[in-house]
Amino acid sequence: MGPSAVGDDDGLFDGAEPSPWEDTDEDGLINIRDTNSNDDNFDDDEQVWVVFRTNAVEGDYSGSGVSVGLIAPSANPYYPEVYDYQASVALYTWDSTVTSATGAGQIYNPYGPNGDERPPVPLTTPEGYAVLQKEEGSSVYDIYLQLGPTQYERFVKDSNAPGDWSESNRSQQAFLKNHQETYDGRVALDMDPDFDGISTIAEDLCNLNPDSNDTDSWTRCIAWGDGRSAGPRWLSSERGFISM
Ligand SMILES: [Ca+2]
Ligand SMILES: [Ca+2]
Ligand SMILES: [Ca+2]
Ligand SMILES: [Ca+2]
Repeated sequence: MGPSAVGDDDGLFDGAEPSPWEDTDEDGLINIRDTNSNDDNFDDDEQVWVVFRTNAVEGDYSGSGVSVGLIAPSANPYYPEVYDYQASVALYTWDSTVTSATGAGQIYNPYGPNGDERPPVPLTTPEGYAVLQKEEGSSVYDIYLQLGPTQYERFVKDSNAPGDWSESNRSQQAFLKNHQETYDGRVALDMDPDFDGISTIAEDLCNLNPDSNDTDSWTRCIAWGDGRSAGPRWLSSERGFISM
């Protein structure tokens, strides 16, 4: 890789940078130039996961030897251990083209701790095709890609990895450059990645841990002065201070 591939040297290929032109943490660097777009303890490349990978060429998903890699029934980036791309877990091989997918449903990936999840997002291919699943047995799923109103490509569980299979749950340049991966970068853009209700900007100001909600409480954080006027201030849950 060269400088043109990784504009901010965070190890994340630019094509995998989430919301590249925004400045999520308002530090003056747009995300594609910012190694740590949400200003917490982890660079972007540690907070973006592959959620779909395929060896299909230019979106042609039908044919023997075509495979897809994904986590069924869903993946939650709050629990990154779910992103297990061993073939035995994540590999599905093309089986047939069918006109309907009765009983199959769109895959939605949640995000957040149990009981406090943010709205889930639908899983799609790099081309934007919906990715559906149908439970065929205990924890056994068929995968359907919806290419049209009456065109679905059906994939079945397999563990016999093809030669170009990658077990990595991070962006791989060989697949990225061919538009064969989709990503979940919600954590990299989250200004409250520990779900404790305090923005990372506020946590950093108060020397709290933006990636841990186990010891923080907004009532624990009192800052003396905000640089403009003296006196005790409660840290607000957003950004800045509230006078006592
Ligand atoms: Ca920034
Ligand atoms: Ca980060
Ligand atoms: Ca927080
Ligand atoms: Ca915290």
